[in-house]
Amino acid sequence: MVSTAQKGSIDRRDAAIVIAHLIVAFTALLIGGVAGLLQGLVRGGNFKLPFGIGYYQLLTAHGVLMAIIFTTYFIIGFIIGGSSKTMGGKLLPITRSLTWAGFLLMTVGTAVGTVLILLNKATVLYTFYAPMAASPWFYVALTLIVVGSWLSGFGLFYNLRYWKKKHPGQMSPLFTFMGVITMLLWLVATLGVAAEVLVQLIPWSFGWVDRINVLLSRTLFWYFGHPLVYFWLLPAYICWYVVIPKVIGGKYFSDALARLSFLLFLLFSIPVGFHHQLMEPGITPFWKYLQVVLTFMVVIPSLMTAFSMFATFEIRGRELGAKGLFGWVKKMPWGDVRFFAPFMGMLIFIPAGAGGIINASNQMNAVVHNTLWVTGHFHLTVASTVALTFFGVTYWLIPSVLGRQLTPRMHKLGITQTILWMVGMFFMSGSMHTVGLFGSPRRTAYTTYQDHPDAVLWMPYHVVMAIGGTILFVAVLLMIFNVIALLTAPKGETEFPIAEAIDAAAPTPRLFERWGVWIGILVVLILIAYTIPTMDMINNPVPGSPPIVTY
Ligand code: HAS
Repeated sequence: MVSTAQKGSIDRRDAAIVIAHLIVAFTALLIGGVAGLLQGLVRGGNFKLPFGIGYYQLLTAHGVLMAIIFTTYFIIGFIIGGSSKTMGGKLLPITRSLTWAGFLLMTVGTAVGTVLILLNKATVLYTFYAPMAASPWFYVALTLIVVGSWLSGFGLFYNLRYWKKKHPGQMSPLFTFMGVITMLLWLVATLGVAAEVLVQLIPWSFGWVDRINVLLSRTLFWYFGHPLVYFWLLPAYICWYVVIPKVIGGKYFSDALARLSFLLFLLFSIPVGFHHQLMEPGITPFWKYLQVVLTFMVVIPSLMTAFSMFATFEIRGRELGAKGLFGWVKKMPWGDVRFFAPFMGMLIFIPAGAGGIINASNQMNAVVHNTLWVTGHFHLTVASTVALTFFGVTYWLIPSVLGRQLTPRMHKLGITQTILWMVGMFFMSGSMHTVGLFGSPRRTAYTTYQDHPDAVLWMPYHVVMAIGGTILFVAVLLMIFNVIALLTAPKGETEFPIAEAIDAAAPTPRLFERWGVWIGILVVLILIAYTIPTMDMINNPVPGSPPIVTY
């Protein structure tokens, strides 16, 4: 069923939703990029911020705009676009209305939050740890963003339910299935941060209660904060599983494997937040140990994804005549930015994921926690693997839904942008990892600690970080230029690439769509991992802290 209101690859009204989300996402990328450049220069030394702007204010703007706003808007736009495409090219009116309502709420929240950060009333970094307190309206703004995103999720769930009724006995399209899992993961994860914000931060920052249980607030934050990273990663995996095989002219390796890996992410990415709190007192070692075990479980679906991608590349390579273990490499479409950018993301995820496994190991976490190593880790994961994949998607998504052409010039510009990003990130994240191992702390403005010999040795690495950050800023500018070029590209057609499973793949078990079963297991795992330690924090509370304004 293709709508008459269609100009591009999906209904015009769905296309409008996609484009609106992408425009906000890339605006956030630009402002966040400016903040990133300035803070990189500050840490490099010899650079003073103008107009009374504070380093931590910039750090907050950079973290919130890049990690929360750019990602969330992009993800919703991408999932809505792909779900529309794979469920017949047209979403239900109710889904559209819910998504627009969500967009509105999120955008009001984003605008209020950004203004408060720029006014220096919410300099609490993107993790907004208590007892650092922001203006209460900052927390209200965060609530609007979260509730807005839920509305889009509800719209998608409703649409899938409708599709299933109209297609009895059929498995849902893989893209939509994966999109639904991503939004479900987000919904369950954000319950933690919603509880933190509504029950703790808002009453405390408005002065309705005097003190906050800091340990509980951090625990609720990380209940959300770790699945947040998979909320970023899963849409990138959607591209790898569903889009990349089509772009290289092949099919994906196994529908069942792809769905199982997403189900495993749903189960294991939530009950693991303690691996961000391994160095914190107040949580007994047993519960940390249990959540570290579950953390290693959540590595498995990533390894399954790596296996599936290798299989897809190898099968396609052999079809094209490749020989040997890595013969497929020569057969890949290196001049196609839709492949090149996400593939670079995959390549980077090999060391990035290894870094994650190091972080999760208790003894090694003691070495790297709160150092620039961790900043290096998340610039390889979310700011490279995920961001490069999202950029790769942008090159076809915009022209495809708008009925425009992805021109050969755009491929070249996109490949140049990707290379710039890789080079900038090599210097920036590489020096962050190295100097982090020497002990240089994260979340800290420029200081030599009164010329302490250790700190003086860190400085050359900070200069390299600043150089890398500057190259990355040029790459951000080029990306913004590319987005504008895509929005105004010549009229025509661009494929919305959705692959099929290899014919010989085994059938997918029906159990994979028994949502009640999976949500049930998820709830049990969360209860096992969190009930006793959380009850302990509530029943034996620490004295608590009044709000502290450090800026
Ligand atoms: Fe992490 C901290 C552990 C993955 C993001 N992480 C962070 C923070 C962020 C973040 C933002 O256990 C900082 C939060 C803050 O502000 O404090 N992380 C892990 C583990 C994984 C992991 C075990 N992280 C991610 C992803 C992120 C992300 C993904 C964003 C998208 N992380 C931690 C821990 C901390 C942490 C601790 C706390 C540190 C501390 O002390 O503060 C795993 O999920 C990683 C598994 C991944 C793999 C890689 C598989 C490789 C693939 C590529 C295949 C390549 C192909 C191409 C096919 C095992 C799938 C091949 C081609 C050829 C030619 C070869």
